[in-house]
Amino acid sequence: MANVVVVGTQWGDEGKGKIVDWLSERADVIARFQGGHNAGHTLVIGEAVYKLHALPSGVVRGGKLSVIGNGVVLDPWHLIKEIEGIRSQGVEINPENLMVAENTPLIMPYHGELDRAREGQVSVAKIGTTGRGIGPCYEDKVGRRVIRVADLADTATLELRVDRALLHHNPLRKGLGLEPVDRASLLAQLRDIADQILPYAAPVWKVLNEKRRAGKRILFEGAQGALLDIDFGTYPFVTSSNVIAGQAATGTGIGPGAIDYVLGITKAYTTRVGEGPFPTELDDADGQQLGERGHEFGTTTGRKRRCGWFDACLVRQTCATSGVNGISLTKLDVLDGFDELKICVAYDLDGQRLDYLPTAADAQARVTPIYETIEGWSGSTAGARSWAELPAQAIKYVRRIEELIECPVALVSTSPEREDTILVT
Ligand code: 2SA
Ligand code: MG
Repeated sequence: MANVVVVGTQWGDEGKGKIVDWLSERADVIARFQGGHNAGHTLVIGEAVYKLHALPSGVVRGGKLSVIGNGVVLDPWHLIKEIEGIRSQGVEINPENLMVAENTPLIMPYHGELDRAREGQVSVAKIGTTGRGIGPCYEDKVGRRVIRVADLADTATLELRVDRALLHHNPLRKGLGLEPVDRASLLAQLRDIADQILPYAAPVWKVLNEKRRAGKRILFEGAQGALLDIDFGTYPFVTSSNVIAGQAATGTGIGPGAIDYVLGITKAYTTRVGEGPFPTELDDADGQQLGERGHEFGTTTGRKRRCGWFDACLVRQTCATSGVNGISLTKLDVLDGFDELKICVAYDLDGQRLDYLPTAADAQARVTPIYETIEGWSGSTAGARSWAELPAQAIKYVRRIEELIECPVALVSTSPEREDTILVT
């Protein structure tokens, strides 16, 4: 398989980090194409645990090129700190193995402040963001007032960009009770960070196209999940970027024809952090058990994740919008020991059966899941590396999911260890 896109098919935290790491061994280039340091990918390699937010997962593997594409929003101060942290774990990071697209929008301190100030207002519907300034930065990108990586290289351009941004932000801040931005101090901070970021700046679109022509394999690493997509997610309880697979092309500057395979990462049950609809959410002991056994806490913010049964209706939908060719089913072992398991196969909306999640917010909040009950298994799936090691009922559960989502299961992951993966052929 040449170029693969990895996307989450639920609300994020499907276990993409492990699969990306597993695939990155077979890739030459690993590219991030959306999101920012709101992402949290945990990689377990032997004794070492790496927690990555802005950096592509490829950085921890030697001999790979990692790129941050233009579809990402980048906090330059965070990036430098993250690089230093990963370096202190013995990983080498330099402009030879890490490149940042010159046209990448930069997250400024005022983006984070705006994000948190808005979330703190009780009068408006809270989104439950990570507070990292992701949404406000994307707003500025589309509003044509963002500062991009290339702008850091020229003082006059930088001043112009800052003035344009502050024309918008200062009145907005006043309305929220925030002090105006100190222009001189912001410019000084930017000049300071410019020297550290610019060595990584590169025309990523060009590099990727050349790599492709040279037969190199590119792995596109998605963050968050398709239900957080700005267009196809549970709007407005979404992140501010396109998360679905098509974004891999626009978020890096390579044509859609470069994508050979879309791998969806799907957790064997469902979780979500932040506010918003979640039809199969469980408030009972089963939900608590899923959370505890699955260690469902955010990598970035440490927030407790909401947990519920597998929703085949939603995953069928996200596999369609991302054109998923096959899924990797993760965290199957968390379901070990349940007497019975439920799978949502459709929704009931005011007595009507629906096979997809409606778009209207009120309908999304009102749908109730129609469940199919499946007998659980008493044996353990944890650490299984072949189909033969799985209890018969667990195989039945996987096969039923495959049928319902209308997409083949390509991989099954049975622990955070990269070797504990079943390749389904
Ligand atoms: P934002 O900050 O504007 O992107 O928040 C908007 C919504 O997107 C959700 N979101 C996420 N959901 C799951 N995982 C994410 N990343 C971290 C992780 C989360 C963490 O991988 O563990 O550590 O808390 C992520 N990033 C954004 C967010 O909850 C809002 O619903
Ligand atoms: Mg995560």
